[in-house]
Amino acid sequence: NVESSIPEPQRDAWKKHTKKGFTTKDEFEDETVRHIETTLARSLFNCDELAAYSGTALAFRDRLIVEWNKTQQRQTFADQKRVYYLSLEFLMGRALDNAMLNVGLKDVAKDGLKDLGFRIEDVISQEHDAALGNGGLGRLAACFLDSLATMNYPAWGYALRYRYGIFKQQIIDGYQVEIPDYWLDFNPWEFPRHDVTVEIQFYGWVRKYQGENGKTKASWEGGEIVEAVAYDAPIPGYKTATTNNLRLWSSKAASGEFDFQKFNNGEYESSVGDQQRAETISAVLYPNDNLDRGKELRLKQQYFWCAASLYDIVRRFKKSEKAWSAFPDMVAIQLNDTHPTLAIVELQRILIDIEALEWDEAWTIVTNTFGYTNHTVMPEALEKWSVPLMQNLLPRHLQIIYDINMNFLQMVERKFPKDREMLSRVSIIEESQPKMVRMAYLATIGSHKVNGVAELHSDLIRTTVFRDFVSIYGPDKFTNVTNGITPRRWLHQANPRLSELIASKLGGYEFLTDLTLLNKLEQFADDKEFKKEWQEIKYANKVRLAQHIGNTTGISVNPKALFDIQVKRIHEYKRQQLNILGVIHRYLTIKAMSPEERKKLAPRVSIFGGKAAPGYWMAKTVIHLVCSVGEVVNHDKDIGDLLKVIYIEDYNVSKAEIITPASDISEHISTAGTEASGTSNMKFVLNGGLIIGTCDGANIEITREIGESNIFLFGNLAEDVEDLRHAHTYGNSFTLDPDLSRVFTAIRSGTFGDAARFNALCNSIVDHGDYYLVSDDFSSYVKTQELVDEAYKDQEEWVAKCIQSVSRMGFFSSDRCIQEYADMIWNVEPLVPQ
Ligand code: IMP
Ligand code: B1N
Repeated sequence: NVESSIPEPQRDAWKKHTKKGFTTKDEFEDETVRHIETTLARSLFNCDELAAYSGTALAFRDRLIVEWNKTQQRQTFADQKRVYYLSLEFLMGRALDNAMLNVGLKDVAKDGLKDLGFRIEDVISQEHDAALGNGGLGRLAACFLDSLATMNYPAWGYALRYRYGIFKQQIIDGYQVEIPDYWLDFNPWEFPRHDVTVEIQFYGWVRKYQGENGKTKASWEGGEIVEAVAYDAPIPGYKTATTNNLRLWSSKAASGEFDFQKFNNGEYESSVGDQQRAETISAVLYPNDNLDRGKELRLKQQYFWCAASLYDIVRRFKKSEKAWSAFPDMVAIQLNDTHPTLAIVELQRILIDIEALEWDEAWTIVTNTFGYTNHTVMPEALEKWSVPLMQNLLPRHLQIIYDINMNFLQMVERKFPKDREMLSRVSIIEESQPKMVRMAYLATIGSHKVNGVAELHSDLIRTTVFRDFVSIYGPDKFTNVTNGITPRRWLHQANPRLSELIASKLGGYEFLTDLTLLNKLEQFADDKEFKKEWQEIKYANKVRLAQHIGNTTGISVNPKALFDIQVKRIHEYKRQQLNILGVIHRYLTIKAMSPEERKKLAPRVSIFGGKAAPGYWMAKTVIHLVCSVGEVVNHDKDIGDLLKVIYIEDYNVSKAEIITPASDISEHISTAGTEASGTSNMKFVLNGGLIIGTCDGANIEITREIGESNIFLFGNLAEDVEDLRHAHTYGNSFTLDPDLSRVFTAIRSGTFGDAARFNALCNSIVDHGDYYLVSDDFSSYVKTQELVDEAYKDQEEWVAKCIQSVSRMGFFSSDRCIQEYADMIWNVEPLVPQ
């Protein structure tokens, strides 16, 4: 029962004019020039690089949208199960380079642009990153979209169309300054769908009434309405015609008569105010990573997005005219962390209040539809919403949550009749002042599978946050899907020369869709010629990063030095403070050496990058310390090239594509048990860098895959963290490692500027419990860094380690990840275009 809007006799005329999209250089130039001259109204006489980018992007967009249309039609006709990935963050980065590579026309575009007078690199670098995310969680969602399309799964992403993405970071006098990221000036990749709108309700009250056969029914009434408008972005798969959809919702005032009336009555300000209040919902991405602040606007965002997405999903399902019981056979919804948990409640509300299903029947459908991915065990990141806040904003949803909780607790009571404490421990409602809704519990109860994102993390959630739930539901409900990364962006696009070298040895680019094929590289780990080419590529990537550093900071770094990189969100648990304290130790050690001793040292560049949440004062202090140390070290004549300390401003996806291929060693040094997975660790190793890290997150599985001799592990284990913390708080006086003590003395004596600015940072480690165990891991960190220095001196051996590591990284493709989700959680099949 799939209908077409064009009657049968006219379809041939229609089809005759359907465009296929360019394939040759000539056609590409044709399309690009047409867009520059007509869509953009520019010409031969005023076409700058930005206009060249715009024209090229529009030409590729046209090509993608042709495939997008066909893919959506194919998926509609095929009438099979689709996956919906609900994520408040999609950290997409740039789209043009990715589109060119995925459709296989980058060389065509390169030659075409050259004909027209442009260098493809300059054109590509004009694009503004789509930065709708904070860090790993958002980038994971973006990698998943790439894998889903590449593997031909019928899949949609749903998110918000923030007007402002993650802020741009400037470093001014060594301090972070935030600049708003208005990215929509020109965005050729989105298609507004003014015909796809949903009315979203807030506030109001619940009316109870007698339904048919005397049952009490509920209806949510009154309050206010905001309109959601869909914007679609095409997601091309690599070397496949499948082009999936990312649908972003934008908020605007409902065009009701109410506003009009106000306007007519001369209440201009108030009618404009309503409009602005509505638009505020999708205005800005919250800039917190691993932190929950419980703000009302954030709850509004979450409901707005969940309700619009579910309306869309339900509408699409209804077109199939299947029975409601078939819903979970047609729809799998994955919750990226607890942010979309309200979708569970909203679907239950639609089924019982609007579609008039019985509670139990509806609840079976709901739980079979949803899967929930947990990304953190850190208490400050676990979402809780205050009951009064929810009562006001979403009165009907709160009632449904209470009913879900009541049914759940009754079930628990039947299972564990004597355990009163268990009931209060697992209740969705925390009996605090005010009462709170625990979203992770609600997500767990409303889903059929819960997964962690690396083995250690999945073990931890089974034994900590969800421990009781494992005994209630049994262990099978909880599973692990270790994170992965897309090799298309993170190898082929970011490191084209390495990708080409690998392809030359493996006889083609098949490894980009089957990353386990990299294992065939291992035989070349001792091949002299191959190693030389490998080293040359690494060197060229370091030169490129050195140029970026020179251009942006004015500091010249020696590309022959060991590049030691830590780029990620600034967070105490990620321990950039451990890194910079280690750098200070290195500096003091070099200062104390004789010139002869110094000659034996391997020069090092310590590179930091990452944003601090605007309200996270301690993280900002860490940035300031790094910059202050750099200020001293980089200008110290005794030091010269032996040590440079660099802060790269405004770390984002497109910078990561330059930084990642240029590392010799990268740091993944979180306190054991705090980093759920990490994904940049995978990116760095895949690009031929080694890592120094703790036994945390995916570092553990990386070690298992590449071998212990290829990674520099250090520090305490997750199982010991609790005891160590206890000892800090309750133990007898403990003595600080003398090296660390020397570092603090230097800071406190003003070696790096006004010591007062670093007091709280030093005290958090020395006096206030050292929650992240910096002092416990310092000496093993420093010793391990010395091993790195030693190992780097033997370049032959070092390069062999790198090659061997890369050859064993096949497991970490996000394709493997998506395969596991598809088989274990979603039960969906690909739809391969013929
Ligand atoms: P939706 O599922 O209604 O959002 O549709 C998404 C896209 O799928 C549409 O824009 C069409 O390209 C395609 N599509 C949906 N329904 C039909 C149909 O009945 N016939 C052909 N294509 C359809
Ligand atoms: O998710 C990544 C993991 O690789 C990281 O280890 C993990 O820290 C990250 C609330 C989060 N967990 N939780 C968040 C982000 C924003 C927010 O508002 C929590 N991010 C992670 C992918 O699995």
